[in-house]
Amino acid sequence: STPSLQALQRHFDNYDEGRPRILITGSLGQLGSGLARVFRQKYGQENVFMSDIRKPSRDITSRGPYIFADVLDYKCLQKIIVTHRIDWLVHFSALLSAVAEQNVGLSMKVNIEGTHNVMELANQYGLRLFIPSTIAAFGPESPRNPTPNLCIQRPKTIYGVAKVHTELLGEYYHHKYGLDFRCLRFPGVLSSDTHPGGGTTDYAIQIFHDALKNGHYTNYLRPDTRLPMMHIDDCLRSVAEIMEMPSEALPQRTYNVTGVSFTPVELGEEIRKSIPHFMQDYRPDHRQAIAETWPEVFDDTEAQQDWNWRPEFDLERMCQVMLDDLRPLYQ
Ligand code: AKB
Repeated sequence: STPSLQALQRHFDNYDEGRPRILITGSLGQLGSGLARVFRQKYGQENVFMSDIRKPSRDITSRGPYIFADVLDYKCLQKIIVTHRIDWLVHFSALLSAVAEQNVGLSMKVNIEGTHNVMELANQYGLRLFIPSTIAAFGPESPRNPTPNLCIQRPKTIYGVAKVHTELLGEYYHHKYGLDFRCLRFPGVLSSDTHPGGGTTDYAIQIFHDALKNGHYTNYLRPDTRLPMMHIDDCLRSVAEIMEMPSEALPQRTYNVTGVSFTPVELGEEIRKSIPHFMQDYRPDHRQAIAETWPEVFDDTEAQQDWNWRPEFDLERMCQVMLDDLRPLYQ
């Protein structure tokens, strides 16, 4: 399908004003409320629609528009896009790696069928579409240190399989229909005011809470499991930056982005600089097998070259900011 004349007209109207109207699906997850804040500052509070299937807190609704959107309901999404004259769609709805493995049927629905719905609608209405991918889109056969932008991808989780499907389908829609699809592969993301829930990299957040609360953390990964991570401020800035690039200036549609790679031991040592009595022990579970198939070091030179991507948080700054943000909760 091709965008209607009306959709194209609307697209140009909005870009003249420089204030796109943006829908964020799955916005009550780890990244949505932060991205809504960034976009509302740039494009106006009333132009950014957070959405999810959950009931939001009063705090969320006080900050700007929030609407119900079930990504499995094509008509519901279509109605929102038309009624609110959406220009950009950021599709965050997904089950993360560890929880998806426990719910393969549901994750095929949400992570694959949901993506089909948003991709088809974005194409039909001429929207700019952002969908995140992840380090989980790689597998044991990929080079793991470093993992380049383009290499073999044979993920061993349903979450990773769905993300490779998303990357390929988005690039196909771009090639065949000109869909303005943009995709960044994220590492684990560290945030202090929102929780990820169900990921394999979640330890790198929980460790800060437990260090402040108990001075102790039992890690579900082995001490030497190296994974790439980034701070949420870098992550959200990368989304804003790639979304603001003119379409014709992007040589590719899918890019690796990252911050820094570390192991649980290295993270523990950094935390100990602020909390000297902090202790960590290890009881690896099913998430260890997932982590072992993922990149250890992520190579984002193509993002750096093509649109000047630069992370601002190294391990030291990440730890300082996480501890400073979370300390008031435990005092
Ligand atoms: C997860 O652990 O599932 C996510 C991811 C790396 O995509 N944080």
